[in-house]
Amino acid sequence: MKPDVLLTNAVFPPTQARLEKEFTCHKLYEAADRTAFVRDIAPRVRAIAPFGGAGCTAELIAALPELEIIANFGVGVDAIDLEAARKHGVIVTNTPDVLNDCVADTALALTLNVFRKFPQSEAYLRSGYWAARGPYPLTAALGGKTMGILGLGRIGEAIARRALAFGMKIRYHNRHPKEVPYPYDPDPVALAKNSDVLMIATPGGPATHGLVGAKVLDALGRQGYVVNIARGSVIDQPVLLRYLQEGRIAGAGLDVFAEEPGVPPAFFALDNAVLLPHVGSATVETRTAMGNLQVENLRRHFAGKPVLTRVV
Ligand code: 8YV
Repeated sequence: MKPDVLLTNAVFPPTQARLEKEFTCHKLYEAADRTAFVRDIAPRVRAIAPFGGAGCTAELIAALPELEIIANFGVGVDAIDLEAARKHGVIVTNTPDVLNDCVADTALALTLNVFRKFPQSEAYLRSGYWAARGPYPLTAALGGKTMGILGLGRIGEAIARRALAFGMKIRYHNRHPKEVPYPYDPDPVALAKNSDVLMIATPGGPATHGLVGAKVLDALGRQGYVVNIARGSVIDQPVLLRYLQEGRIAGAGLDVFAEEPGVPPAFFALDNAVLLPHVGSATVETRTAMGNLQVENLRRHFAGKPVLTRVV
């Protein structure tokens, strides 16, 4: 008998095909009456395989008495109620490391784009302005500038290596200093004050909620940039929007937003922001590796072996 697995949302199609081959999958996102659907399958469901932690609330976890494991597709588990998982003895796994390079590539692309305004200058060419109005205005250079990494974890370290190759200097802030060759700042305000670009690479969740607000952006200043490849929740989004509109910081590169996929339309009008639709890990290679790790965690669990990447 194949174990019963609940899919709270659609995952990467090749991973979904593997899940459907190896497990009996129940698609919550296709159910007309979600409460009745959960009630019917509750006596059988032993796992949830969400994409980005979707739908893993305390209520759902409590409604599934046979639940043993939540195997997330994604490194971030901030959307999963971890307390509820702990309380019910449910294992939680994620997909770390396999996405570091692509997310770090995205971080550097956003950094380059906010300093050099390549998307804006490309739009200038496409609008026919080059010939009509002359050269695009000068922008800011990356080399010699300081990147302050807020959250120097595995992704942060991959970002630092790339930024060094661009001739940047690195500083960082974590809750505790690490054995790394980069200077440590004791808090986010000090880091922002010492940086030309603040790179947000922390986990999401309550511990980092609103960590970057007016004080940190004031410390970054009118010449400073902010790049966020972590979670929208880490920045106070209305404050960031206002600071960008008023030119109180130089610009922002954002791959993540507070209420995805919703982005306040006021962002679209900003010339000093580069906006991406949460594509940090979105390559075929990385999503394949993430899906393989998600499936492997489930396989190992149901084979009575330790899972590979346990969070709870
Ligand atoms: C995914 C991410 O796009 O891994 C994460 O935490 O934010 C991204 O890589 C998202 O989790 C969807 O699975």
